[in-house]
Amino acid sequence: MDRIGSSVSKNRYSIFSLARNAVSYHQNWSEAWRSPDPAPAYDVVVVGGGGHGLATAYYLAAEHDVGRIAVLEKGWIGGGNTGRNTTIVRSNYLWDESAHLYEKSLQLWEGLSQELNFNVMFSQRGVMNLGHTLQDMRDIYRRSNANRLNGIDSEILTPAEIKAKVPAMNVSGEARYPVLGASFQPRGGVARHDAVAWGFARAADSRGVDIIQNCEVTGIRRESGAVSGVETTRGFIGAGKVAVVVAGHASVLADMAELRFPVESHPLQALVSEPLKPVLDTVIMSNAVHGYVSQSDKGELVIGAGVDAYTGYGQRGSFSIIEGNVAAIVELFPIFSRVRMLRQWGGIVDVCPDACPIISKTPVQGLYFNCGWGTGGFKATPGSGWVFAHTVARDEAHPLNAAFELERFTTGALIDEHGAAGVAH
Ligand code: FAD
Ligand code: PYC
Repeated sequence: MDRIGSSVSKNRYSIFSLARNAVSYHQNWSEAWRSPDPAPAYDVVVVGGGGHGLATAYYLAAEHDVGRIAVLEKGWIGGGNTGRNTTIVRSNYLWDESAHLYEKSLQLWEGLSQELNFNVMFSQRGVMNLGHTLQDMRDIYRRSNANRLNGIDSEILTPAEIKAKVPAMNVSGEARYPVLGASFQPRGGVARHDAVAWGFARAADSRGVDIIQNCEVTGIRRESGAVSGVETTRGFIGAGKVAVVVAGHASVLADMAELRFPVESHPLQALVSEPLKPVLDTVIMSNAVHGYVSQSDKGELVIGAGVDAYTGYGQRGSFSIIEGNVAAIVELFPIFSRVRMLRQWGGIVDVCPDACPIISKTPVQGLYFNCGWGTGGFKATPGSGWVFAHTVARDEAHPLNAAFELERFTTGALIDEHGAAGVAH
């Protein structure tokens, strides 16, 4: 059959299949991944079914020969920060170590829908970081130059160029914090967060990974200094290796193995507006006024700010942050002043002192941690999974994550990325 004929017949097939499943109330749709009972033991157990855990399992199965793999998730996959974030993807970090890691991730994003055969709706609409003071602009020039030296796309925009790209923004000198310029990464953008979890889950499942939801890890069993398995709400599961990727709960899991990590757990909130007609086709971030905003494909403004100052595990947050956040957004975009907000939520982010992640072996043999991504790990999802899979499979860091091991907190080789994090914490 020629290509046109074949696509017509495929469309006909999917229209019939849609109609058939609609009248059967979707009861006959095949599951995108299996829901097996846990086996008594696996070669590798990944704890945490967020994007990072699922990506780790996928790359372990796709690129390394490690035997049987399970992902254990205490709730539903993607129900943690993966499904709660504002989906901004970029690689414009200052220092070489982080720039290389996030750029690897961005390159994986660029082929991810094809790799997973699942549309993760990665949209390279560009990310703009605004400068409001002379010092902001000095920092922007420094970071942009560092990015270019690392082969990462970066442009500097004047207020007039910003206005041409984003007509709704107030760039007049009258604003309390006037916009003096911006850096712009054209290859940055947003992706559909749930689809990232689902795409990695389906692709990992098809390579034999057992994805087990509603299975909370409650203990890490060790024998003679090596990990031997995990206690869970569904019983003991033996494991040759345990890879922990639990975002805002890293200290809780570390405690189970009598380890202490230098992370603080803070709520981070986000909110969305009622849907609007298309008004913003790029991503805007401002450190100085503390707000970031993009427009989802459904038309909602997706908005966020810095972390709540207190530590805790309640996935909500305080009203004062939202109040300051929307004030900042209205200052930048006066036309949004009458837009109504629809929903607000929070996630828990684990923050390291240098605003960089930990991707590391631990003093317990066979136990690995990937955590501390703070406010900025969504953009790293594929790259994080890729390097962590390497670390777990080979029992050694990949060159891209060698600088992100636990030992940097004793050697003092911290990598300060607070400026590039773009979100106050
Ligand atoms: P998660 O998706 O949280 O996955 C961890 C999983 O571990 C959870 O599903 C959890 O249920 C599970 N778990 C925890 N304890 C256990 C246990 N004992 N047993 C079994 N399972 C367990 N980053 C960006 O790059 N761009 C952004 O725009 C951005 N915006 C953000 C906005 C908000 C409001 C928040 C909260 C975060 C934002 N982030 C952003 C950060 C980003 O969301 C996270 O860094 C990233 O999603 C972490 O992915 P993960 O897979 O490690 O975490
Ligand atoms: O890391 O780009 C980021 C980010 C934006 C909003 C929250 N984190």
